[in-house]
Amino acid sequence: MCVFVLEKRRMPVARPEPVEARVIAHVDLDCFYAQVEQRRHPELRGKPTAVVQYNSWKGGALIAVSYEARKFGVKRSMRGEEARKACPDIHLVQVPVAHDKADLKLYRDAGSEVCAILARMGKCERASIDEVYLDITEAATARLIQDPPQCWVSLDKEALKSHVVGLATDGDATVEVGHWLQRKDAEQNDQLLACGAAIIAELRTAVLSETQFTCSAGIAHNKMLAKLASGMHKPAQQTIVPSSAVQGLLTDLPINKIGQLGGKLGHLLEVELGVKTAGDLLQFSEAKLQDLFGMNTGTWLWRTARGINGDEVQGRMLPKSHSSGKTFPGPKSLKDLSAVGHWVRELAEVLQERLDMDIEQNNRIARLLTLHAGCHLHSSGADHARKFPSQSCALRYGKEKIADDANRLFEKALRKFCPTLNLSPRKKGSTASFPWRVTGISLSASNIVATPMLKWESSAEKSTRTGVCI
Ligand code: DCP
Repeated sequence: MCVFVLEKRRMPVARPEPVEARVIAHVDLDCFYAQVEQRRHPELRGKPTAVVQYNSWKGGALIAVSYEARKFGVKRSMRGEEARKACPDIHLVQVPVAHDKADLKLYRDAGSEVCAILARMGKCERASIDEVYLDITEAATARLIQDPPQCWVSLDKEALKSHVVGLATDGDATVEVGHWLQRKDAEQNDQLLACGAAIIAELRTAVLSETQFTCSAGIAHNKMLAKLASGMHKPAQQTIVPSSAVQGLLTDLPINKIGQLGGKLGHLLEVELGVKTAGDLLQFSEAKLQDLFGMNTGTWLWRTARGINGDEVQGRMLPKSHSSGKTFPGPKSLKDLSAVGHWVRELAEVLQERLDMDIEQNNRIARLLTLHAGCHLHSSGADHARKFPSQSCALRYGKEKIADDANRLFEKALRKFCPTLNLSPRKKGSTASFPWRVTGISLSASNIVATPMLKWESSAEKSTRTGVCI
């Protein structure tokens, strides 16, 4: 029996790695929103720039910082005023706004442009607004057969600038990287990575020339290692992880840097077992980890400590869900049902717009509506933070229906959150306030499926249908 009980659906799944080595890349755009704004306002190119949130308190919270601004110590944790103190010449651009909240369409579309280019060479999974996994095994294998690295006469400048984990470069790094890429005695897996590095260098060059965006990449034999590597050298660089360097890379790696160990599982490892790095995990046998965390999670942890990860690149360029949310920090928190109702209507309208766009562009519909909220209960003068339960129901199309359903979900969640609460409307003139504060609401539409039939409908039919419950 496992000692630590964890919520199953949130646990990573242990998948074995395929026998044949794969070539996987993780590509991450550099200071993404800042680059999008620098492209939109060319006068900002090369200048310290940051994108600030919609809320303008103390100059707004920074959400993206250009690398020119980072040289002055400007960080994402700062607000505009603090950033200006560190870098008086910084250009602060406010995120676009619609419906009184941040509108990310500009950035989402820019991410799609990049995805379309990266997908030219293999299976492409859009992992977030500015991150993509690529499985380029086939392209790398074909290149190894037709044009092996040791026969390359000239080497792509971008490929030569690669970093190779575990390769000591005392002299001219590009010469040593060139030797590594073209070694005659290299094992086949390293030769595949060399071909992968050449392909990714070409794709990154294409992204730069076609979109003006720079990106960084990690190239390895699995998703976990590729993701770790893409952030090692930024901006506009790429990093290769040969199998021989994996253990060295992981030994001192803090566990919270590994995807899926940043949350409760990572916290348990640290607090209960004193595990701080992936290297610390090596002392536990697979059987011991299975005893502690269950069969699946135990095996996943054992493999993760050794850099083994069988997750597949999903071949998905479209998002798995749509969401629309807003936070109401401190004094802006919502204090009654009518304020919540107002914001639920605004968010429902934005969500419906995105659902319409998905039908229009991709012939897809979503089937599940979920409401998440941050809520604080205050009793006897003290604020108690408790987790507000998320609630879901079948999604009905049309902004009014979404708003009605979301309001019902909110009230249902509130009753679970605080069973003794009286939700009936306050009498006119009553000064009694609700014993809760809402600090954030988000509506999401998921369980998205294709609707091939819609492709053949006229736009008039389509607009009728979007107003109808599906
Ligand atoms: N973002 C946001 N709020 C956050 C973090 C990020 O709105 N708390 C947005 C702005 C970022 C984009 O997401 O530009 C991508 O986030 P990343 O974490 O990938 O960071 P950047 O791309 O900005 O910088 P880096 O070059 O370090 O990846």
